[in-house]
Amino acid sequence: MSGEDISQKLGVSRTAVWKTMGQLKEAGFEMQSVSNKGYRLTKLPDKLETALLQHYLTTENFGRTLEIHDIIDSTNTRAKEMAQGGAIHGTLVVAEEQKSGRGRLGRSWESPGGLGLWMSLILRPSFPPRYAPRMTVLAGLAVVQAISWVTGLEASIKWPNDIIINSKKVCGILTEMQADPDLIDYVVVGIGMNVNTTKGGFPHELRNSATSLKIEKGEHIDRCKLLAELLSVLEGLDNRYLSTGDFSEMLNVYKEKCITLGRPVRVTGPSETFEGTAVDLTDDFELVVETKGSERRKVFSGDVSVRGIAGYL
Ligand code: BTX
Repeated sequence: MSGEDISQKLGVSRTAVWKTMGQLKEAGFEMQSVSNKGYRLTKLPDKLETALLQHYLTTENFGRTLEIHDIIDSTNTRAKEMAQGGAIHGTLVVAEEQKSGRGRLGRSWESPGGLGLWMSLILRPSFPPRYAPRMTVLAGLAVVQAISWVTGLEASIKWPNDIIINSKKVCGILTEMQADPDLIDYVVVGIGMNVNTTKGGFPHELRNSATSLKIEKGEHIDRCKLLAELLSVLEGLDNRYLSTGDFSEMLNVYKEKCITLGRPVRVTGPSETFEGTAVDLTDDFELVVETKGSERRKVFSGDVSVRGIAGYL
């Protein structure tokens, strides 16, 4: 497009167009400019850019209020601060890199710069705190669906919060909440997805248990597009299930995607560890484990290792 056309369309001067093109080039947009012809965009930057994200975003609320950080300790920590300061339902915090990304139970989450989606979404659902684990369920389903739509890869969910491709962990979810006994103030859903990490990019101890979309698909994935798709699926599921309070259909879909069911598991709780086979999920999304003595035990939270998955032999 010629500089003249751009300046007319946007109602700005030719100098303003020229200056903006310079700024875009600095921000990583690759542009060809040919005198008397104009500009041609040849490559988008591999960066989480507000303008790019807005270009792809189709949501009404999710991600419309957002903070993008180059580097941050943890997007979940920042999102909790923002929620305490009154941030609205659907506010998003995303970072290129996390210095102290957090997993569950005090574990850490590897979040190298420019290679993943490290993001936290603030939600203010109007249901009781005992339903909060359903946010993790919802986020897991959304991640599986967004991965499928953007890459065609089929992912599964390892109950309750890991997303698995080819038996390896591609994504983890950390849900944190602030609530009174009967009312949720806010929920922060933290999602960490390995997008363009290469095999050698993982620390040694994770090489057998972790994977990325790029490793599985064999090609570079556009993170802005993936993020926009994920937000759109999340908003759709939020409207469909959370707002209506009807989770029965969600439970059935979750069961289909849950790789834990039917497999030998080891459950590590705060006071004991036991083994058995995961046989079902209750209406409250608790895992039902049948022990060797044929006792059926419900697991509400805790750490569940699944044989053959994410490095557990
Ligand atoms: P988790 O406790 O289930 O998993 C943490 C474990 O996963 C670690 O102990 C390690 O073995 C392994 N691990 C660490 N980093 C990676 C990685 N990049 N890929 C695969 N495996 C890994 C899962 O906790 C929840 C993680 C949520 C991360 C998001 S990122 C955005 C948000 N901010 C934040 O601080 N946490 C969340």
